[in-house]
Amino acid sequence: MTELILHGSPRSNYVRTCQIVMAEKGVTYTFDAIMPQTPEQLARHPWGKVPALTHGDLELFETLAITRYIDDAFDGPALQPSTCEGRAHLDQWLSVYNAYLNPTLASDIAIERLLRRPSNEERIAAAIPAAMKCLDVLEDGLSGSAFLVGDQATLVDFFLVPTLDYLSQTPESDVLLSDTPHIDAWLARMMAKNSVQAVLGA
Ligand SMILES: N[C@@H](CCC(=O)N[C@@H](CS)C(=O)NCC(=O)O)C(=O)O
Repeated sequence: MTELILHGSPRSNYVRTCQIVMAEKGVTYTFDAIMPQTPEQLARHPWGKVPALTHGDLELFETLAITRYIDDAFDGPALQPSTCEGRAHLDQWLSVYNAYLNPTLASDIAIERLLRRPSNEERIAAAIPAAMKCLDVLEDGLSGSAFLVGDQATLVDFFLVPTLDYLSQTPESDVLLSDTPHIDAWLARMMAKNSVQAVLGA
């Protein structure tokens, strides 16, 4: 069998997304724990970021490419809708995640608060208004369905859950997640999944 290797650091939210997607698909892989910006990672990713994936001769970087490949190439539950409309909505939310939600909720607040020592308080404080906007959009997006794109979890839910899990552990969540019932219910649904527990529950 061709060896599948995920390269990345275990605390990265994007690496966690890949791990959860692989768990959800029931895919067996080797985890190569490696930090960003190392010579090995710079050889795999032009910007030295994590994650990257190796599958035999195939080398991939960028979480969207990696997770789409895992979903398309392996058995297990489909994590992308089958309709044009569903795929378009998935792409819309993936773009929203990468362009707006991750920079604000993950980079500026959750990772800055939980993983940086010392945390940059000015950066966190400056991000609060943008975070409120992000969470308003998300709350609205989750008001009509159990998951972001319909009633089954799709790739974008697995992009979002490591970030929302981190955010919920920050003191800032006392304000940011104080009036977000749809996000709260979605997070509880996501955290109950075996795949999510396997990665985030440890
Ligand atoms: N666009 C990339 C983003 C990956 C990313 O930002 N990874 C972070 C960890 S969550 C990283 O490697 N940060 C270290 C750095 O930028 O040097 C993807 O989708 O995979």
